[in-house]
Amino acid sequence: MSELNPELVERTAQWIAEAGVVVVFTGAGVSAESGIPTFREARSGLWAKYDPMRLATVDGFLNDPRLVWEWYAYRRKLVREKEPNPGHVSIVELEGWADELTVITQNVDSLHHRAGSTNVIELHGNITRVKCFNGSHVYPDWNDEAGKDVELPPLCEHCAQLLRPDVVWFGEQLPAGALEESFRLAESCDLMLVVGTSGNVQPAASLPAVAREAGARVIEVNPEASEITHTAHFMLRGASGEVLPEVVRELRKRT
Ligand code: BV8
Repeated sequence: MSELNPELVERTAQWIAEAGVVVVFTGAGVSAESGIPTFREARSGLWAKYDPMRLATVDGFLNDPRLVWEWYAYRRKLVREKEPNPGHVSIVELEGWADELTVITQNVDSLHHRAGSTNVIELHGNITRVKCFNGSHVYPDWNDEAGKDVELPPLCEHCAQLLRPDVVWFGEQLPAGALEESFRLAESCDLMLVVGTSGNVQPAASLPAVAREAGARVIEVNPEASEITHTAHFMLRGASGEVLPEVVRELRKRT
């Protein structure tokens, strides 16, 4: 926290107070303090020898459906054991200062919903939801304990296809509606807070540049520089679970 510039915290509060439409664009970093490894760090422990970039693909699944299913079942269990952190909660509190605030998240962990955010767009799906391989049947809130003794991955009870996580894998299109709405918001918002993303994954990572080019103010929250840093007006350098509560405290002082 020592390196957080108080003038930039004040300016962030000022820009939020002045903004009508605010977008908070988040990546894995906003969940780091909840104990969920960022995507790049997802190679911890048991999964250290596997590359998430290879597991999070259709080919990876077809090559070893059981392995990929078990990787997601492990992450589902992890996500359900963790709680939203002060960064998620502060984003909910920011809703009180903006006319309209939407969270656009790359994360699949449901933590923004569980923190209480009212408008959340999930660009990459949700790990707690599964669907049959061709996507025609969806099972929200999948319970891995229920199907303990069945062959993995389980089969769809409607069409007998393999079940798979309802997330967007590399090489797959993002949900059309979610992507269009996200670009519309990026083009029309007054302020975009970019929280906890390395900015490596397209097309999501292009949203901050779309916002900046459309005239929005862009602020990044990240303990280190990213692919987004050059697009932002400035960076609040620090962990979102520490930085965002500071911004909320500053806003409270002003009311
Ligand atoms: C598409 C769900 C096209 C799954 C995810 C070559 C071959 C194939 C594809 C491509 C290619 N080149 C480019 C592409 C496109 C590809 C892509 O972008 N690849 C990159 C990696 C080169 N994109 C796609 O494939 C997308 N689809 O393009 O389709 C198409 C078009 C027409 C028809 C068919 C297809 C789909 C991309 C979605 C992939 N799915 N997730 C799962 O989770 O298992 S993406 C996955 O990785 C995450 O969801 C997340 O979005 C992403 C990681 O990004 P971050 O969230 O930024 O996380 P990261 O770990 O990188 O960074 C964490 C940051 O947090 C860091 O900056 C760190 O400093 C910071 N941090 C740490 N602690 C904190 C913190 N910040 C704040 N506070 C803290 N405490």
